[in-house]
Amino acid sequence: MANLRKSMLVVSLLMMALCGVSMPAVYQVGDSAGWTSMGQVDYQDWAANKNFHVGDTLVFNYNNQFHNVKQVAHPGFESCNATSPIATYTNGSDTVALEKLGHFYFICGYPGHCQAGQKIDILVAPATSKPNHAASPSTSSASSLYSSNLSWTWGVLGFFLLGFA
Ligand SMILES: *[C@@H]1O[C@H](CO)[C@@H](O)[C@H](O)[C@H]1NC(C)=O
Ligand SMILES: *[C@@H]1O[C@H](CO)[C@@H](O)[C@H](O)[C@H]1NC(C)=O
Ligand SMILES: CC(=O)N[C@H]1CO[C@H](CO)[C@@H](O)[C@@H]1O
Ligand SMILES: [Cu+2]
Repeated sequence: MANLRKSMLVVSLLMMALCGVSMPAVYQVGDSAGWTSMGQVDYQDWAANKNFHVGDTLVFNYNNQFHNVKQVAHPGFESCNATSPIATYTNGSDTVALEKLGHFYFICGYPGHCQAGQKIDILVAPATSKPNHAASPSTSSASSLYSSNLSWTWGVLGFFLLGFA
């Protein structure tokens, strides 16, 4: 049993290393400005240079007398219509888990705030080969190294599965 656990751990660490999976990240929306309609933050710019992955979380910080967070579908995002939200958060320090791939659209439900720019489109993308790591020597050598290690890892994985199934 202990061996099985240990080997499962080894396998998952190998898979994580292989896939370039990084640790889950926590993003404070708007950084220190938080979730605001005062125009200090361009939320599209804020989101644009970030790579959101499944397992990451967003934190919305705001004064809940003046704002809220409504997760809406795409039409509601485009038209700033919060009448049928997917989810509503009103705590003022809300943690939202990005638990699946695709777009997450958030707007403030207070009149005029979304129109003033208090809206954000978060695209959760699959973890790909480490876009923000130091430059790799060359794409072709990197990918051949990757594929040789890929088959090696599958060999190890198969060994564990056969040995412990
Ligand atoms: C907002 O969306 C609801 C349905 O989701 C719709 O009934 C309503 O007419 C929309 N309001 C506006 C102003 O478009
Ligand atoms: C938000 O939730 C936390 C934890 O549940 C609670 O301590 C805090 O008072 C809440 N804040 C507001 C403004 O409701
Ligand atoms: C089997 C194989 O090609 N393994 C390679 C995996 O990657 C390391 C470097 O990270 C190489 O040194 C190994 O030869
Ligand atoms: Cu608001």
